Amino acid sequence: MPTLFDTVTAGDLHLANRVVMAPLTRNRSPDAIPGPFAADYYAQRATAGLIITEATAITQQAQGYSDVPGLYGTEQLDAWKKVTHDVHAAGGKIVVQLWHVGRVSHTSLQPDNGAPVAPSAIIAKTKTVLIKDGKPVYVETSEPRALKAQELPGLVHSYQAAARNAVETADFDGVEIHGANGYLLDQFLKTGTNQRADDYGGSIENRARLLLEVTRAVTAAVGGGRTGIRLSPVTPANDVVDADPQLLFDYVVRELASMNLAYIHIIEGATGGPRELPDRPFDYAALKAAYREAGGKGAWMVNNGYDQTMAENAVKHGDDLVAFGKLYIANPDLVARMKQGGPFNQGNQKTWYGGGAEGYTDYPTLSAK
Ligand code: 8OZ
Repeated sequence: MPTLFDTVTAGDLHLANRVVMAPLTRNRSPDAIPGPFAADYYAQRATAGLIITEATAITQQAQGYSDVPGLYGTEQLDAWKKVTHDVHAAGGKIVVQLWHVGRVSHTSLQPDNGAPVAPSAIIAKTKTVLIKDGKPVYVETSEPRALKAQELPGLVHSYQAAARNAVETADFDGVEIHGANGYLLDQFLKTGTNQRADDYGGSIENRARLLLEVTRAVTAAVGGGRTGIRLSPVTPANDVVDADPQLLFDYVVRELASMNLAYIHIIEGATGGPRELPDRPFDYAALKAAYREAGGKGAWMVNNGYDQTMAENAVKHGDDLVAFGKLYIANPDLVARMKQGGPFNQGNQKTWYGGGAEGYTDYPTLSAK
């Protein structure tokens, strides 16, 4: 029976343990360039079996928040290269999360101050974060325009180009496609946000088409064994909802099964919130069984509100990896702390988004105490 601290293989990634640093947006990348403390921040956490970076925009159009990083410019890639170098020097593995926010954006962040793009022109009842004078300010998202069918091949290509740049130029060990949390690919998947009448809307097959095309294109560029994907079947994050998430996501993972991915990363319940939603029931064991029955061999990564005991149980019962978010913000040496059963630092929510080293690179390790 494996434990959290045993090695595991996820596609081409050979991981020292099953403790994963979840992707965490920190808004410390002015001009979309990873900031001066980013390399330190990630390298401090390199004893994780795998680090997944904060969500990283594949193009300027993909940006939805102030001071989040990108992967589409030379300076961005150079800054990421320093991050991957320092993580690798500290013995870690790191993949970058490929992000397009779709409608969760603001005109002030878009090319030529244009409308954000979405499957359909439906405004999100959600807020985005702009940084003013180093402090986060929450604003309504702007009304999106529906993407034209002719724009979709270019979009798929943007994901592919970002993946290639990530691995070939910035030396990431791989990429994670952000298919979760009400951003572009999730907007296409779900009935509440997708009212298209073309091949990318309507049936489950059509709504899943863009996500599957993106995943195929990314695996063609960097290999399935270096590609993971994050999904959130029932999260209400960013105002998404689907009429039949079980049918939808069972289909999606069955289609992903043949792509030889490194891992499937599932957010159980409401992102960063309750794991059970009375009005949105979901059978995660059935989802995993659908993937395995279709021949899926990728590692199964679970996330959302796990503490050490829950994580140990998950691994005991056959989940391969557990991703920790809030615990990783405050505990750079989370693996060492778990090995001895704690204690764990408490994080300061005021420094989650924006700012500098405070609440970012200044959490103490056990050995510093
Ligand atoms: C928190 C704040 C802004 C963005 C996600 C990328 O939920 C995010 C995000 C989280 O996936």
